[in-house]
Amino acid sequence: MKLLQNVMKQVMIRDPNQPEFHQAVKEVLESLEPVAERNPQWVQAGIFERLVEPDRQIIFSVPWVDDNGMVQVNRGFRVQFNSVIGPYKGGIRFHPSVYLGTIKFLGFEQILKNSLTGLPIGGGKGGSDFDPKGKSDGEIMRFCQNFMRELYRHIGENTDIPAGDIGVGAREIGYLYGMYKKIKNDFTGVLTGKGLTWGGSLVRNEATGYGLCYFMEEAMKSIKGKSFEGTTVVISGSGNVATHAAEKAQQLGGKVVTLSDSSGYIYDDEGIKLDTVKQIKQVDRKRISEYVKYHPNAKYVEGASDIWSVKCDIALPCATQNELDGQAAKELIANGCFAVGEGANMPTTPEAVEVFLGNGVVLAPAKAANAGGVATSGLEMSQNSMRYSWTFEEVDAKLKDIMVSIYRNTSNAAKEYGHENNLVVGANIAGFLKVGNAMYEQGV
Ligand code: NDP
Ligand code: 2IT
Repeated sequence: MKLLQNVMKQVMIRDPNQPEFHQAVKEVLESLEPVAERNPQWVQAGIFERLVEPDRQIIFSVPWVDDNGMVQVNRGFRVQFNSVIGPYKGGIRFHPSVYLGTIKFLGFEQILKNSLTGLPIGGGKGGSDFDPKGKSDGEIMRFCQNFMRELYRHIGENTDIPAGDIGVGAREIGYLYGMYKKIKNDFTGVLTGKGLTWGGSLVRNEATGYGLCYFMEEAMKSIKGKSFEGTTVVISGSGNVATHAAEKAQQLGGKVVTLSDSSGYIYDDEGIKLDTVKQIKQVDRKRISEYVKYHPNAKYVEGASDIWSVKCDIALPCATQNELDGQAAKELIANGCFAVGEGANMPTTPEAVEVFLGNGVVLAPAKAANAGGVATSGLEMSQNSMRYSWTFEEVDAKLKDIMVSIYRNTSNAAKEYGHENNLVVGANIAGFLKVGNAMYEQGV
């Protein structure tokens, strides 16, 4: 790094204790070095310094009453990162590991991801260190209501539109939306991922996983002349993204042999039965280990990280950040894996990225490959504005078009900057160009 190395230094001095944020920024700045060289006016205008500093970081207290009548206090976050191409947009994560650095890394990635969708949406992210695991519906509802009791003053359909992420699905969006509406007396599309009877879009639930597979299908066809048909697929996670990635991979002719949670993974040589998974995870809200009770021929392996030792052609990490490291990458390659699609945000460590790229593996980075979720959120916002709903087929076709066009823009940017088939560099550059230009045109 030359032109941008001081930008990185400043980030590390300002917030030394946010390693995930450093990781996300470093990768992007390294990719953008040639863009800075070609655009000295952007360097002069401080575009890169401004890109890495959120517009606004809101931290708030969320007191709530548990089922024993005890008051618990969690911490809530909303980072409004960049709104040059549209209102802040991005999910909310509830997980005990959440701190400001998590939300900043996710919000930063979201700027470029949302730009890649081609839709007018800026970047933001929110969350809390609240742990939804083991909580009753009543506790979840009271937590969501109290979270919204503060968040409502910072969001709006033209200002900032949150959605789900880890630990925030349809149930939580319902409670959050209900509270927003009570406070504001305003029925607007202020959240996405809403229920289908109250403003939600068809396909939003499936969109991230489906979009990931549409992207992979295009990337594998263009780079390797291959597809899902006849392949063995390893998928981590068993939440929204993993389940729908598995569903689409199966529809496209792949055999999905694993799913996981943070405790361990299941392996089913005959192919994972998704009806069982949906019953366990979505209806019963239990652990993935339950699967072997229904299918005794499958096996459960304790420990989530060993999943990458399972032989496969295609790997789709769909759980969480840094879940796939350099050693796992080497194991995957040794077992014949030729394509990796990031369903989760930043699931691959920098070492693993290097291993994949150095060995000619098709590596589809999260900000391009998992953009189908937020893209369909954008389509939900359009439908809310129009007071109209498209059919499943209409939204699905738009999602597919968007994913193919993200692949083309990413691939073209990589080629134009001398990194053919490096989709990591391509996504960073293609996502940034529109944002950088808008920042420049709008002034300081
Ligand atoms: P869910 O809450 O539905 O599922 C999360 C899954 O990941 C669970 O199986 C969970 O297991 C596992 N997981 C979570 N944290 C960890 C951890 N620290 N170690 C191992 N496993 C873990 O979330 P989503 O499916 O929505 O999100 C998964 C990933 O996809 C995240 O990175 C998210 O940011 C990203 N994403 C989500 C989008 C969406 O539309 N929902 C859009 C784009 C990206 P356990 O139950 O044991 O915690
Ligand atoms: O990481 C992501 O892109 C999401 N969690 C979805 C965000 C959204 O606003 O739909």
